[in-house]
Amino acid sequence: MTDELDSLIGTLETEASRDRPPEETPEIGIIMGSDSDLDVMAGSEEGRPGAYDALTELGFVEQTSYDEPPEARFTFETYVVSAHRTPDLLYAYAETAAARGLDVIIAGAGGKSADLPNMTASIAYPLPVIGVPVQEKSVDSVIGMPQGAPLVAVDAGKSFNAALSAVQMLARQHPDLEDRLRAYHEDLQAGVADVSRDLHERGTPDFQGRE
Ligand code: AIR
Repeated sequence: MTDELDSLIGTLETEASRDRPPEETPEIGIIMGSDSDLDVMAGSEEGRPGAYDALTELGFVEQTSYDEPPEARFTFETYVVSAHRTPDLLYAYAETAAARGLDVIIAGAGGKSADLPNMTASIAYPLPVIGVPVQEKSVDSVIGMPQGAPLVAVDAGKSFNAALSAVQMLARQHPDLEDRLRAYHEDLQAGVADVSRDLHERGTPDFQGRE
């Protein structure tokens, strides 16, 4: 094992042995098989929004230091964990997740061997894991779990929805998050109503910019 990998695993294991209060630990862990998955898993300015965008929209802050947590009550962390390139890291991440204070993991992987979500779900059990197939061809690999080994998953690329689902789970014990989810949904409805009225009143060619 390389020193870098050893050190990263050591950090996770040390955190697991600490007894930090929930206010100082991330509630949600986002992991992905490669940093090439980041545009799908986090979202990007050119492409679709992703899990990072959904969580920050709901007031979560990304935690980048265990010793200096953000002031925000609800936080998430982000790591690259490859099931096939770094199996020891996958095992350490999933095995320490609950002890490090995580309540739910969002795991995404691409390609046809997208095993990070399902292996994380098996090792971190009973912590819930939401799988994100990064590409269409990853869907079968992510969702194909045997009976007794559960994993919930979203459609290909829908990490934004995975984040909303994660917050829905947390909202059962945090009324503040339930309020934020309701407010988000109301904004969503208002947005559709605005577009609908605009399309109707301007007519299709004007709306589409054809004239
Ligand atoms: N991957 C990485 N380790 C194991 C798997 N299945 C996936 C990543 C990424 C794809 O392989 O999730 O979607 C290609 O990774 P890369 O690093 O070659 O771009």
